[in-house]
Amino acid sequence: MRVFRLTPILIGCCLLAACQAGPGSGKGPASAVPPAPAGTDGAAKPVFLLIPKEMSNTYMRKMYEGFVTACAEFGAEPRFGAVAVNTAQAQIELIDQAVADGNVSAIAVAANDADQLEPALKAAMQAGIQIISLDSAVNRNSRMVHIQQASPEIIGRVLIQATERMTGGEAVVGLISTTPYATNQNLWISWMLQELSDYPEKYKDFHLLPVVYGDDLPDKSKEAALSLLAGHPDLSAIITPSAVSMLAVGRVLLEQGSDVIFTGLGLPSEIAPFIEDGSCPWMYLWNPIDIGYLAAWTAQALYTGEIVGAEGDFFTAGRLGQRVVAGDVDGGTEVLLGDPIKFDKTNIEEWKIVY
Ligand code: RAM
Repeated sequence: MRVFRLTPILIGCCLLAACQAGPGSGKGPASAVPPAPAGTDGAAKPVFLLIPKEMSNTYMRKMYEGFVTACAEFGAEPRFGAVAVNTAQAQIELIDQAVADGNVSAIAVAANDADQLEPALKAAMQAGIQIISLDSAVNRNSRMVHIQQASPEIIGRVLIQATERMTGGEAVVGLISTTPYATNQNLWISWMLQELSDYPEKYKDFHLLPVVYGDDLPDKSKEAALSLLAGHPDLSAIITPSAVSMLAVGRVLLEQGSDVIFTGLGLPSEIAPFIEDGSCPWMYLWNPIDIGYLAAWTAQALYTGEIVGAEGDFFTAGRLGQRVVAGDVDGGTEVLLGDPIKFDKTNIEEWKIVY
């Protein structure tokens, strides 16, 4: 397994660089993308399906916004999978349906489980459907390429580093994840634990509680936050790498009049009030609209045969410019969006209107 280490200083530099880019500083003008003539010859447009973890998740809907924009640019028909519950089974049913219908050309899936989708996705690939994962990866045998939002190592380490700074280091910290099977959250949590074990002296008074699960659902996340507060009167902070739980946690802390602080990965449009009132001193995310946009362009490059998803392949992803397919630590391949962005009082006004 190729795991590379980044020092805290290097991580700080990456984030600083990311922060210097404002919301309007995309890598290229949208006008650089010539509209594709697809559909003008009367032929049906290829159908590109995005299967979310669950369809009411606001973060997943933001990804779909970018997916729709890209599909309009190159001339595909976008669809959003109606996943009612965030389980692998619900996603398998949609994949099987797409294969049976025979009218889907590409599927981008945010996996609820890394391995369980394998038989369905392999059958889809055999049927000629281009398969990529985004946000939360399927294993390397089940995809052609994964769309990686940002380095999992940076995400995991920076959430612990941030909480240490926010609390002064002497802290009892709760951790609310999504489901126990989510590839992305589990990977980030493994890097959080790595950060703690790499610097035992720095974190000697930093007590991270066992992970609890909010299942990426508002009510379950609310219950998780309430039980952390009830079970740990000395709680100092909550970390949550889930956009859904971030909002639920912010609301619980406000309702309870708690002075516990929180951080994690949230949507600026939803977390702005909590950054403004200081209960979330700062948080991180990347642009979920760009993730969906990049995924659709990657699927298009596979569909046209411009790439096969092998390491070293490259293509132009519309306004995001040239992208290279790189090796992933799991032995498969990935296309990286970039670095996470830090959101705090200095930039939240600017970003809350973007996503
Ligand atoms: C959640 C999803 C997604 C994650 C974001 C930050 O809504 O679980 O996987 O990337 O939050």
